[in-house]
Amino acid sequence: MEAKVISSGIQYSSLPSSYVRPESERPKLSEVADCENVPVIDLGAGDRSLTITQIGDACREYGFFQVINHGISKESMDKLLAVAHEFFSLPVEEKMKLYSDDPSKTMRLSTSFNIKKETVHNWRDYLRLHCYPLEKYVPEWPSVPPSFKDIVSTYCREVRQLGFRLQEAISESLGLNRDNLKNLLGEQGQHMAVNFYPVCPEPELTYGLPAHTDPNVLTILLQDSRVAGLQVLKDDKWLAVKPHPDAFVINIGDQLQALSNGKYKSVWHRAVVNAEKERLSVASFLCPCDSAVISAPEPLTSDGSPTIYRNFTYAEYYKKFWSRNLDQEHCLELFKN
Ligand SMILES: O=C(O)CCC(=O)C(=O)O
Repeated sequence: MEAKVISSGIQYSSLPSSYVRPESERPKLSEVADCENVPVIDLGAGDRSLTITQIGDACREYGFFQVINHGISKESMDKLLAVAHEFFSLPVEEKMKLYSDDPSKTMRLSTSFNIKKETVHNWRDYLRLHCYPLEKYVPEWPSVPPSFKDIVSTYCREVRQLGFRLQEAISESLGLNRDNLKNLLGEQGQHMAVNFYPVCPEPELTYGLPAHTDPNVLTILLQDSRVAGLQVLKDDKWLAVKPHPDAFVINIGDQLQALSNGKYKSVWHRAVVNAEKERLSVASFLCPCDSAVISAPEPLTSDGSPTIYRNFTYAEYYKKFWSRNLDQEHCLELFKN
């Protein structure tokens, strides 16, 4: 099979034209400020009600935050990044055995975002895995590197527990019972995108991932602590999120925006690329079960606030999300009352 991925060992001296964005859509990197006050929430601080308040404030104001003392060991985080790196360093022929551009596949290596739908490509390769239940999906995961399945399954179990702890705190921060949100979401799916952004000859002209919001409930992002690349939109300005070596970045997804009746923001974010260094990030997505009906619980609408979104199932939402290009309008706009 022809090498469609960009992590192919080829050194590019200029950006291939299919990756070049029109002038008005470029990242304007010199205008992006560092996000100095990104909330860093200490989950081990002991004062649960303070943590819940901090999480609620961050979800309302930013739609994202970082967590430290989150219960996932440094060893587990480091091993995951190392094995992901090893995977993307494999010979391109080995990687291409896993290549697909069909978004319905439960395990695939792919490139850009939705290569068949988009007009301009993105400087990213990614390995996309379904991760829950593990017994169902691990057998189809890459068997090279040989330690991949073990390391990634351990990480997936840990990150799922962290996600549930955060959902409980978010539920309480909305004035709901601890289990309320989790109960609405049913048996949650879990997916992972291992993103690899090779060195890019002209980072000013393209993206690793253009601006998007995540279609799921909550995203837990582990980023390479040596290379920045994640940017978030706050008050109409793009801000660079400096990697914190021990933290995860938590993004509120579209389903939480809908369930909170618009009180919490599903944040616009993007990944930019780098002329000197490659970058890795690993996004873990918790998703409602396909049949979960997404509808803001009564306490969030009983104060007279109009219900912003119509009821929909997650299956309906997800299909709509993947039928579009990534950087169109917010997909939730299509579900407004
Ligand atoms: O690489 C990053 O920092 C962002 C990744 C991301 O937004 C995604 O995988 O959806």
